[in-house]
Amino acid sequence: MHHIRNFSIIAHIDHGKSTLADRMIEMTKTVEERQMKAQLLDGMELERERGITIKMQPVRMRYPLPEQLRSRCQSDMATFNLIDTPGHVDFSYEVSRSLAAVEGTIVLVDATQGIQAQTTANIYLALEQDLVIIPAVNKIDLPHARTKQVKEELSAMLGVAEDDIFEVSGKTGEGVDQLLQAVVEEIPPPQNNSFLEEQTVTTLQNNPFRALIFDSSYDPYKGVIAHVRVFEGSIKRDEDMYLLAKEQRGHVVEAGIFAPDHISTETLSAGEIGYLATGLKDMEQVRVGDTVVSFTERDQVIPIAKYHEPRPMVFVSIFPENADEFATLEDALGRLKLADASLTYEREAKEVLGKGFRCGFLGMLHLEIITERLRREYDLNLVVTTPSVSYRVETADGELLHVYTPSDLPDPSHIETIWEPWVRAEVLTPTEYMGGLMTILEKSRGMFQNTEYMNLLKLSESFTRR
Ligand SMILES: Nc1nc2c(ncn2[C@@H]2O[C@H](COP(=O)(O)OP(=O)(O)OP(=O)(O)O)[C@@H](O)[C@H]2O)c(=O)[nH]1
Ligand SMILES: [Mg+2]
Repeated sequence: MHHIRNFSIIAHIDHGKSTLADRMIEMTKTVEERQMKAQLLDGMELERERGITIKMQPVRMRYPLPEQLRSRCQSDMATFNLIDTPGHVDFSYEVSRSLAAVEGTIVLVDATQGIQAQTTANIYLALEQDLVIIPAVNKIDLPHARTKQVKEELSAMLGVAEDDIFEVSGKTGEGVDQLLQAVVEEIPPPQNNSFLEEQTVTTLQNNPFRALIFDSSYDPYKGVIAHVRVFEGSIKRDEDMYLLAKEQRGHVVEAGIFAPDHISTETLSAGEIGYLATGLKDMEQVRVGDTVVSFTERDQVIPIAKYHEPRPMVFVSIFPENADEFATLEDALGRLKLADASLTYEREAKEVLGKGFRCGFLGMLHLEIITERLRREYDLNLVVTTPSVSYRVETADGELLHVYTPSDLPDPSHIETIWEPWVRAEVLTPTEYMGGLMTILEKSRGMFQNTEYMNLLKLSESFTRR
């Protein structure tokens, strides 16, 4: 296990995560040269079309170690499990789930853009998980790169020396090898971060099997496929597994790793990231955040700490144009939800539009992507209502209702109290934008509370390098 490093790449949208992952995949010869293409890990049609990452994607790579790092890894090859993450705020739930499966992360900042909103937000997520952070400035090949300035900003924000910030180009490959060496040096080998006490590698491997489901997908033959990070023990193909939260028994139809395509292996062991085909057909039974254990050891193991449930922000109703397609729509939503736990839906019926679903999304891009996938991948013609937020109404006889459209509001004489959602927002901005920002906030009915000058070193107090 000393040779394994699990890490992710996090950044603001378009700062070059997937392109950097390409160079790493190339340098480690994970994928044959003729199969290589730009942003290889963005496999979904919509991801390729729009040039954005929507789903996190793990990939295992084998890296030949330079002489000086071999004793540290007790091997001449390192095994990397890299998770590429999306940068758009609507998909930040993907980022937080990926971070629970790794020990460290590379924070990438575009040298022409500098620190942006999701740079800061994602750094906070990584700090919450107590991960080792390796900062790097990307796109240094561009003529208008402000590499030095961006390094200064990052150094002030993280409280690290400028010399400890890497300079890379995901396009030309410059600096990527040094970054991979830093991953080996600075990110610890797999640990059991759900236990406080230090555990040795041997106890981790000999303990009962325990793995966290951080994502899932579906295969018509192998059933629901759980993407897992194994924290302790090991599991073999054909063993019986057990899902602790759902109290569900399953069978390991196949175990394997991401290369980035699924490659079957006999076992999955402590420290590894891979997949388990469960043989279960019902998508509801395999939930992201659940703990997988071995069926025979199910009484000896406690669950791994769960994720926060994501809160939908935007609600719309979706109806099939053709009422016969209601069942297809229900099945399609179920399948999409399987790989995207942040999507919520419940049945609803409207006089004019018939039977459909009230769906909740994390934001407008999330809504757009899901409806587009329903249309393309399931060939559905849909009627989608205008997005709204939900109101809470307490009626005169004490009943609590969630109201999504004005037409569902009870008669005013029956309303005791009505609540609308409020957001407590903290906005980080350079001082020169303060004036304009205040005007926008006032226009959006914002109530100003206070201004704080960001103590840039505040973050660094909780930022420690291991
Ligand atoms: N010149 C230059 N362009 C780069 C570099 N890295 C990425 N790009 C370009 O920047 C754009 C965005 O790159 P991606 O790798 O898709 O960015 P990302 O961070 O994965 O984006 P999301 O996953 O959508 O958040 C693409 O057009 C890349 O070709 C670099 O080092 N130099
Ligand atoms: Mg990407």
